[in-house]
Amino acid sequence: MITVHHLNESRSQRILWLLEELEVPYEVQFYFRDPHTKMAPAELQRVHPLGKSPVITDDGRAIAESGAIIDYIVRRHGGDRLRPDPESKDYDEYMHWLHYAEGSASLPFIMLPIANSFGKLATPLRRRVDYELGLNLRYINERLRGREFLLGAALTAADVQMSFVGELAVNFADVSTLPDLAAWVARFQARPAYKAAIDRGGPYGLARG
Ligand SMILES: N[C@@H](CCC(=O)N[C@@H](CS)C(=O)NCC(=O)O)C(=O)O
Repeated sequence: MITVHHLNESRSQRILWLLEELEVPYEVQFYFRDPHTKMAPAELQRVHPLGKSPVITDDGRAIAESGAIIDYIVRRHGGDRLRPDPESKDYDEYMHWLHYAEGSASLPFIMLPIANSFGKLATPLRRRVDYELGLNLRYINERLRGREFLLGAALTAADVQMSFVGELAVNFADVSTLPDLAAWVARFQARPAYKAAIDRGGPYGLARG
């Protein structure tokens, strides 16, 4: 059985959501951030040397990095659900979103609090962060125009992987000119499986509903 090593208020929430969507049984091992540093506890390094969340264990192995975890769960436990046919062009798009989330889109959100913590000293950095935020969020918004989900009418695991970026956007960026992105976040957060994952994982401040 899959164990999700779940850090509170973190990216591992989306792994719980994916497992709920797929109705795959799983166990949750809870870890809590240090209240001052917000870092994960050292015991998570005993599961995987990076000590970050998410990490899952399954079949005697630890798998880290959300995109790799999502790909693993969908391939090994998902049947043919929540992903396009691997021979289709849609699958190439699907892989783009699966990699893009952590490879590019989340970086400006990591830089934002760092830039803010330096105040005026960080003005050049803040300018660059704002530029990257705008560029990426407009790109996601454009993609969602006329689509319910990133690949079209049906939710895929790419939406699950991208959900964290969407949630950061509606909580920490100005989305007043990004209605398609905001509607997509509201749409996926209303799903029963999303809510079941929060019941299982505990409070999650990025959820709006
Ligand atoms: N790109 C990695 C990021 C992992 C990551 O930084 N996770 C954060 C939680 S959102 C974490 O573990 N933070 C606690 C820490 O760095 O100690 C992934 O998507 O899995």
